[in-house]
Amino acid sequence: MPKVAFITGVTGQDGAYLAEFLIEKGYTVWGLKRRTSLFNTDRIDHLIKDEHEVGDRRFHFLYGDMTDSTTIIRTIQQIQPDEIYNLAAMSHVKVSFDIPEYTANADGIGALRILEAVRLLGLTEKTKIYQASTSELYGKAQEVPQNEKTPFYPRSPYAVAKLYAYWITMHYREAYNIFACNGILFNHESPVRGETFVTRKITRAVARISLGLQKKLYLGNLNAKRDWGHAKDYVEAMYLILQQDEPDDYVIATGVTTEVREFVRKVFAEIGIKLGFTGSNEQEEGVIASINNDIFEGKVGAKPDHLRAGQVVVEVDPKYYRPTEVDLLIGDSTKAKTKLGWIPKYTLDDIMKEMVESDIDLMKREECLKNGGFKIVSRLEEKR
Ligand code: NAP
Ligand code: F7E
Repeated sequence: MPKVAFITGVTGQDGAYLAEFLIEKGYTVWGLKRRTSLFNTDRIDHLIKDEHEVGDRRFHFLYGDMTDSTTIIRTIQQIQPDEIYNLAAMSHVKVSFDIPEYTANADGIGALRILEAVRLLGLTEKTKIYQASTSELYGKAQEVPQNEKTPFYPRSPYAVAKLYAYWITMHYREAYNIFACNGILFNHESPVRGETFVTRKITRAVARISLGLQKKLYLGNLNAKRDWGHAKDYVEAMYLILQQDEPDDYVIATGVTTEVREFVRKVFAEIGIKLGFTGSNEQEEGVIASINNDIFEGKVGAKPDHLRAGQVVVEVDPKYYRPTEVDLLIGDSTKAKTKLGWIPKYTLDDIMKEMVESDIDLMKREECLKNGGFKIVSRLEEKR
């Protein structure tokens, strides 16, 4: 019998990569999906298509919400999963300052609802649970780099909600002997990263600027440093965490940290634009120093006639600042390397290159659609 996995947050970045990964491993995958007034299955359209057109029924949806206990209990009762990956969350740190109560409910109590359903349904011996914990738990980092023993100091309603989820997961493991694990994942990105997270916001904007569709990119804190990996590497770690003999918690990170400002510079450089930064704080600007026409034309497929040296293409807008910031994250994943044999395959340069190339294609396709073209395949399918 194929193993059965239940993924909450299946329409998100990680849910999509994980569903694809588990299906390739032979699992039957059930995904929890919120009802939305518009289609939001772009990232998993290729899996849905499999079900209908190839007659392969290894991927299924169920409607539900992390704030709705009854549906979660009914769903888990129906599926009887071998593994649950609890990825659903209001995952945007800045937005969590605007909707703190909802964030606590979905991200914090949501994790409890999953654990409690497994306990109530008598599945504690059968079902393993992965909880999507986060490097945001370290917040005002008490140690550099951060590992499984580093004390937490959350700095946002998101991180505080995730702190509850972290501890309740550990508590259910100790109190009820449930195979429940925390993956403390540092930032991970991809071409299907949500558009308002900083890496994707940058690669989209650089693509649009290169095509003459946008003039400037407005950002918040350029000094923040993050340990950025690739979502594909990180979903493999989630899977490995649940394949161990004993439940445990693991830090998943690359061990390399990069400033937001440096990420911006690298993405522009990828399309042949050398960027310099002048000024400081809110007056800081990113200015084109020079353009390599050959690289630009090779990457963008057009001439940079609308761009010139001296042009300001990046500005700071304080509206993107957060009431409290997480300044520096860098993870030490020695435990994952040693116990899980997990080693990331992608470097930041690989990720950045893949993202900006994908966004240039996407922007061209969107323009083409506006002019009467046809959408052919989903974005993730193209990247496989
Ligand atoms: P994401 O792209 O924002 O996806 C979040 C998913 O959760 C989406 O499918 C979303 O549905 C769903 N969701 C949100 N609220 C829900 C609710 N109330 N009920 C049911 N579903 C709900 O996030 P991600 O980057 O894939 O991250 C996956 C998980 O890992 C999240 O828990 C996140 O907090 C955590 N995490 C992420 C990172 C990272 O760098 N990516 C690092 C550490 C931890 P819609 O599509 O309908 O919005
Ligand atoms: O911000 C700075 C911002 O929103 C990264 C989530 O997946 O990873 C993610 O949380 C940094 C911050 O990610 C802008 O202030 C500057 O310092 O891409 P982000 P995040 O807050 O690190 C963790 C591990 C998670 O668990 C979360 O779910 O970039 N920054 N200017 C900006 N950030 C955004 N979004 N937009 C800007 O304009």
